Amino acid sequence: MAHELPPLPYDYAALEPVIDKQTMTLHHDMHHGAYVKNLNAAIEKHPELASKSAEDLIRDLNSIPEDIRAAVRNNGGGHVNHSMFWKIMKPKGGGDPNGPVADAIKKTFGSFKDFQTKFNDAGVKQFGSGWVWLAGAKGDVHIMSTPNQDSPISVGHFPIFGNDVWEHAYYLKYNNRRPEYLAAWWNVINWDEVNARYEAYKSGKSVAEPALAGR
Ligand code: MN3
Repeated sequence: MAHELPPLPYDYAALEPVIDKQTMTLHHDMHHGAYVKNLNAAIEKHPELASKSAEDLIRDLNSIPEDIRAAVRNNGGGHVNHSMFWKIMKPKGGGDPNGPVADAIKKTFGSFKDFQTKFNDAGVKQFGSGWVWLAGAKGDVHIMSTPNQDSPISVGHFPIFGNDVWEHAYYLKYNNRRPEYLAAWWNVINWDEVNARYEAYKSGKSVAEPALAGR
């Protein structure tokens, strides 16, 4: 079964004015679309991997045959990261976090404001393309950033949510002003989905995606 591009769970213009329609269209259809296409092309060379989920493929990259390892890392990671990204945003999202993830943020970072400042700072400092994450490990949560399409899953951490700081995610509207994008992005975060992922993490799922597949 080939990997498939999941449909955007809302209209391309639904996250305006935070993320513009053209950015969403290109980002979902072309960028995420290309990750899926290129992942499938890589797996075709190794049919024994065809039954594995994208999450399983990137969980242990050393087990992936060397001739497709970089392709799986970049495109499998891109597929998993973006499949999360569309779902952890929604129109009229944002506001203060609620539920168990709000408690975890407060416990670890003192306040939501302090957490936001640290998260945004990590996003600004990620050199070049990459992601900034709230990730889980050993029962706790922490901020981390990854280059390119690398996933926390590949180092055994649980991606609770992440923001895409590739230029393709914001350049049309924000140009070179990544800090402005990072600050505005909180207005579209979907705390219900973030809580669902956090609870999957806390309930001992090794990594979120298989447990949340199809949500
Ligand atoms: Mn992207």
